[in-house]
Amino acid sequence: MSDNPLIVSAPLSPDQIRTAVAEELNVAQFVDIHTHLYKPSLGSIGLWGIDELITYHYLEAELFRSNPITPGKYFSLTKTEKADIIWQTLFVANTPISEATRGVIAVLHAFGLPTSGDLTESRAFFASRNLDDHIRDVFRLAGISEAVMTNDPLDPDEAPLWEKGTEPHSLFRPVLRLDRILNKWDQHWHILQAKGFDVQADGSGRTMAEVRRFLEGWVDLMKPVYMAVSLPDTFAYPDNSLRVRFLREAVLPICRVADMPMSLMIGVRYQVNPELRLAGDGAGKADLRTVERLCVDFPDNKFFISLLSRENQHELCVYARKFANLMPFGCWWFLNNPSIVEEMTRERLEMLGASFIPQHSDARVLEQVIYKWRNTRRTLTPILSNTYLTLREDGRPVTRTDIKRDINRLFRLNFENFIQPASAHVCPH
Ligand code: HDL
Ligand code: ZN
Repeated sequence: MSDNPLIVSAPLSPDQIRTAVAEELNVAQFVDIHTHLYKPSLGSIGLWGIDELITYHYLEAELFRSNPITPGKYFSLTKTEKADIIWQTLFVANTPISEATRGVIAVLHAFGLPTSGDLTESRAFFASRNLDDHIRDVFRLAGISEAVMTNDPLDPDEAPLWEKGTEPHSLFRPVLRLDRILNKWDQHWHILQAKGFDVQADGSGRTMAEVRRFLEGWVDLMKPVYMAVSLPDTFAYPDNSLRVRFLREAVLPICRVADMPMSLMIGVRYQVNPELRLAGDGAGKADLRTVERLCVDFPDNKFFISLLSRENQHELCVYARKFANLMPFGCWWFLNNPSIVEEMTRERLEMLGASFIPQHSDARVLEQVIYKWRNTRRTLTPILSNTYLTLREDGRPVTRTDIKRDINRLFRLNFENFIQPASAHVCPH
């Protein structure tokens, strides 16, 4: 066995395996396959800076557990006042030990900013930043090469920017998000009608063909890498709902012709506490026979699947073993905590090898990718190391080439291949 661990084909010792996993995770540039970040040409809908970081809806939910302020009173405050009360409550009067509060600390520390005291210096720092330079610095600190956006063709703030024409940006990839059509058609059908699409509230007449025409127009305009929707824990398929008709007759046919995946993020209990607004959603266990039937009924479609309930994760791995057109991804939202990421990633590696996508950041504020990806690397290093140590113990030498190849597949190639036609797939090497 060579003593030089940098000879990439040399079998590694246990300590060399641990070192190689940490090093290869650190140098690998990940694709962040689901975020709520926006390319700069989409303007002020893109959130960044310390006040946005502190008023993240995860932290708003935590505020109301540690401060008597009512949501009504809180939401009447200015952005600065909101950030001040959250900072004072969760970072000064209490220790920032939750995942979301520690994340803000990690971002401040990454920029050499004070992690205690007041926000004066931090506010001055972010105010001084040039956004384009800041984005590149943030992506470098996060170790990501690109972020996949969430773009809503019926968002009144975003849609006009696309229709006017926006500058593409090499670090951001578009996604066509369908929640307002698939989940809130009753509140949005009139917008399509006003745009000249012959659609009806009850889906009758030429509605399906016209929704398909609407979406085809946005695919041409936006060039999305996939389409996406979040779905309630009660999502049912098959059934005779308008949502399922839209999926069958408009969305999935377009995806199939374009060889574009459809991302289903299932398990939201929407607005269990409406007073908390964005922070008001909960989680529920979904019936995965919906996923099973979709994979069977649409064998030529590709499905990114992420589930919000911890209780659904093992069965998702079982279904991924049955359907190659199913790509499990991420530890979504309430699951993106080290204790659960560890459990989910270990069972996925055990059942799927390197054929899944371990994580996405779901970042809503630019700088969150710094801590969300640092946490992923920190949590995954021992998990991947132990995976290789067990393999070595069972008789197969492990090399740095193996480790580099597998990390590339997990965090880049599985995504890049899945959004491409099979003819364009790159084999892991
Ligand atoms: O629907 C989604 O894409 C979810 O990720 C929601 O945006 C959710 O509010 C969120 O930010 N989760 O992290
Ligand atoms: Zn999201």
